[in-house]
Parts: sequence; C-alpha cells; structure tokens
Amino acid sequence: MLYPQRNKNRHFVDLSGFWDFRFDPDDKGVGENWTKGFNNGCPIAVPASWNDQFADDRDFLGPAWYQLKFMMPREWDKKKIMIRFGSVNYLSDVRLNGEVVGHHEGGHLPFEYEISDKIVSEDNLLVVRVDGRLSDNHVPPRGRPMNNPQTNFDFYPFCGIHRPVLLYAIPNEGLRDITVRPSIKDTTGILDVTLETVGLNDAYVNLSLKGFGSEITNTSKIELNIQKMTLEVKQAKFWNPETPNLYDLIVEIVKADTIIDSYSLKVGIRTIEVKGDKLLLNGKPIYLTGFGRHEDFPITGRGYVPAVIIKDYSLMNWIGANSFRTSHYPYSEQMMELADRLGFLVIDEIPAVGLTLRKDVIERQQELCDQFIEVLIKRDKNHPSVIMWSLANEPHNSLKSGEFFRKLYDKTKDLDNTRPVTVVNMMGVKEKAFEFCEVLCINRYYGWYLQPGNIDEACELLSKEMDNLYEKHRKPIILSEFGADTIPGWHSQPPEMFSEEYQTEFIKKYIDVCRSKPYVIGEHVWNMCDFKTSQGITRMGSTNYKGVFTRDRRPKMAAHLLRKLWKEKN
Ligand code: BDP
Repeated sequence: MLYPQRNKNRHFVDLSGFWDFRFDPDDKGVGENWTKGFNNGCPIAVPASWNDQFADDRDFLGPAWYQLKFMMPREWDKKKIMIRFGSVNYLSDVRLNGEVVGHHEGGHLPFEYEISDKIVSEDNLLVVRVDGRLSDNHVPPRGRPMNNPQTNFDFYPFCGIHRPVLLYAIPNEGLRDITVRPSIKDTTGILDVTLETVGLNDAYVNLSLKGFGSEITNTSKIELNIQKMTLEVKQAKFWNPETPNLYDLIVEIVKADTIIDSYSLKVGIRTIEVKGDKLLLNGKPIYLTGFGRHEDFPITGRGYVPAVIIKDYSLMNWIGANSFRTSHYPYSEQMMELADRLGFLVIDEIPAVGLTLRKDVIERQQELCDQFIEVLIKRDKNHPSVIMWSLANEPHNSLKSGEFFRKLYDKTKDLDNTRPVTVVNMMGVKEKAFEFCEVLCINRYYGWYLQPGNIDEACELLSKEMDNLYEKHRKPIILSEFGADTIPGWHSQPPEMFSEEYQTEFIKKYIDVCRSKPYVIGEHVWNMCDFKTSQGITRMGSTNYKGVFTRDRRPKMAAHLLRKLWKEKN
C-alpha cells in the first residue's frame, strides 16, 4: 500500500479543514436522503474526534454525518482518482455526488476507493455517514455496563474522521505496491524488492538506492505484474535506534523513453530475529525501554495532531525511551514514518483489544482480525522501526482461543515471515498463544489491582511468575504493561496508592525485577501519558492516571526516575 505522494506522475490534495457536520440521533438521515447532501449542518474540524469539539453530546457515539464540497484539480482528467481515509471510527459509508462509494468497518486503519467514474470537474459533494456505536460484534467490542460508554476496553471510544482524507491521482498504468525485505551479510546490506504493477507492456523499471554519498541502480524489463529485484549495498549504513540511517529507494517506470510513474520510499537496512531468549537487531541483543501509549489529546480526542506527535517523540527522547507499543490499535502513518526517522522500535498492534472470543461472535472477530492484520502489514511492512506484530491485547480466555490465535498467527507469518509475532496477555502460563508466538508480552498489575498498596509482595509474585513462564516456554519476555494511577501533585510518606511517591517506587521495583532476569528483554511502562477513558468507579474524571506524563504532557515525579534509569541503560 503506497501512501499518496506528490511528484511528476502522482498528486494529492489533503481535504483536512472545516467540514459540515450533523448528529443523527434518530437515524433518519438515510430515509431523508442526507446521502445527497444535508441542511442545517454545523462546522466541525477534520481530522479529529467529534466528541470533545462541542459543548454537549460528548458521549453521543453515532450515527453522524459529514459533508464537504470540493473541486477536482483540472490536470487530473485522465488519471486514476482515489479517495483515501487514514482512519474513521468505527463504521463509515461514503458517497460522492449521491452515489455509493463504499462501506468500511474498523477504526485506526486506512481504506480507499477508486472514484474516477464518479468525480466531476466542479462541485463534488462528498458525504460520509459515521457510526461509532459499540456492539458485541465489533472489534474492539462492547463490554458490560460497569463503564459509560459501555466499552470492553480501557480508553474512550472516540468517534469520527480521525486522520486526513486525501484525494489523490495516479497513472492508470503503473506502480501499485513496493515490498522491501532487508538482510545483512557482513558489511553488505541486501534489499529484496518486490514491485507490483498494473497494465504495463514494453515498460522498464529503474530501481535506485540513494544515500550517504552513493547511488546504486538496477534496470529491468517488466515481465510480470509482480517483479522481483535485488540491490546490494557494500559498506552499508545500517538502521538502528542510535543511528537511524535511511536510504531513498526510487522506483521509476519507463515506457517509450518517458517516465510514466515514479515513487520514492525511505528504507532502512536492518534485521530483527529471536535467538534463544534474546531479541537481536542487526545480530545484537536489544533491550526495550519505553511505553504503552495512546493516541489521545484534549479536544482533538484520537485525531491526528502533528504537533502532539513531535512533542511525544521529543519527550520519549528526553526520558530515554527507545521503543513503544501501538497499544491498542495502529497509530497514524506519520507516527510510523517518524519512528523510522528518529530511531524508535515499534511493536505494531492491531485493534484487537478486549476480544471476548464468545461463541456467538468469535467468527466475526476472526474475520475482522484477519482484515486488520492484513491491512496493517500492507501499510507498515516497509518500516524498519516495526520490529514485531502484536495480534491482540488481553484477549479473554475461551475454549477456542488457541485455535483463534493459531489461525491469526499463521496468516501473519504468511504475509510477513521477517518479524516476530506476539500476543499481549494477562493469562500467564495458561495463555495458549504463547506456545507459538516468538516473544511473550505480559501486562501485570500486582501492587495495584491485586495486592493493593504492597509493592514488595507484588514484586515477589511478579518475579515468580516470570520464572514460571520462562521455565515453560524458554522465550524472551517483555513486561509490556505495569503502572499505577497517580494524581499529579498528590504526595504521601509512606508512599500510598495514587501518590507520586507510590508510582515512583512501584516503577523502580518492577524495573529491578525485570533487570534481574536475563530473559526479560524489555520494560514498557503503562502509560506514557494520562488518557481519557469511559466513566466508572476506578476512573476519576473518566481518566486513566497511570501516565508518567499528564494528559497535557507535563512530567510526574516518576518521569525523572525513568529518565535516570533509561539514560543509564541505553
Ligand atoms: C491493562 C490494559 C490497559 C488498561 C490497564 C489499566 O491492557 O488497556 O488501561 O490495564 O487498567 O490490563 O490501567
């Protein structure tokens, strides 16, 4: 999946801005033909969640309608024209000039439609109906009425058009996809490149790799729609967190001496593999320091905000984090691009959080998870920063869960056998998916939900449990979540739950346990920042306060401790 690009052959227009918007609490829009355009809309910012943009209706989850008028750039006349949504939560129906364009299910991942035969040169009307209501059949699913909204997961179910909507034009014949697989032999980097093209006769491809003062080129006639080529880079500059070296891979499709399509992709040469109880990057063991996070910010909700992305990377750098997990759903394309550029290691997770795996919904959950991992791998396969796929966070245990994850794991490996796969779990030794996943990720809250207020007892349990798990599977373990809710400015001696002292001691002692075990390869604190969630008796102000930064990104006491521990470690 190629992200839209601007060059001599490709163009895009970003439709971000103020759109027209209307809630539809009686679900009458379809019956009243809002599909062809609606009246009495109010302005709304796109991209952003709708929930916190208005004074009222925060918890209204849908349906709601968006519309926008736009013109097609004149020079796009004979091109293939697409519309691409970066992420819409949760169901969406897209119409252009009154005609159905498509229906999509699932937030946090892109989808796109060809609209060449529907777009007109002037006065196009795009109408999108979005429905974010929770359901047992959705992934992630609805939960029990202990929460309001009734989520089966611990983050606010923000709704709306969350990432940019791009209108783009590409040549009718040309390049459709690029897959790059790096490997290393001594000081040589090898890039196996697969190109997918459509409709090309008598065409050639020029493949070149530029960077660090050198340029390597390879030319070949296009024989099939899938074309495989290899580039060898002597004395290659490898990609790693300390020196995130990126090359430019440039693909040009040439027909009758004219470049009819081209694309430029940033690539990093690195390998990632599990050996014994270690995770090796470029053949050397790595230790992950960092966080489970959320895409969450006041007012914009789960919407894409470039400045927040920059700030978060800057804070992660300040604190000495080298990695994060995209808990509990894929993050924006821009977040991933910057991970490559700034040298962060990413555990890339599909939105399979709180899976119930109940008999009546398991089939649908499997279909959706299959769809999600397929699109995620298509989207993120070329990022050197992505070191692992995560198939779920804390699925419920069921008779069928082993089978469920086996199928999903096999599918993942078919799509990409170059990265380890994990399932993030709370079941400990009983987790069936740990039998085949290469890395074991565990979330633990002894000293918080269990053994409240008793960090020493918590750490003993943690230590024993990790040893048992390792004994059983002999695989590397990441402590993928641990943390304590902390009200900024709340202090106590002796340290009590909710105080800054308690969070600091909790994190310090958990980290001591991790570092005493040679098979533990990473410590990810939950969470980087406080974040919005549903209302419930354990969530004051519908906020999860386990952040080491506040929701507006100010450090708590624990942030300074982590900075010390992580700067020493990395
Ligand atoms: C973990 C979940 C995470 C929650 C966290 C918590 O994976 O989504 O936010 O608990 O309770 O089990 O803070």
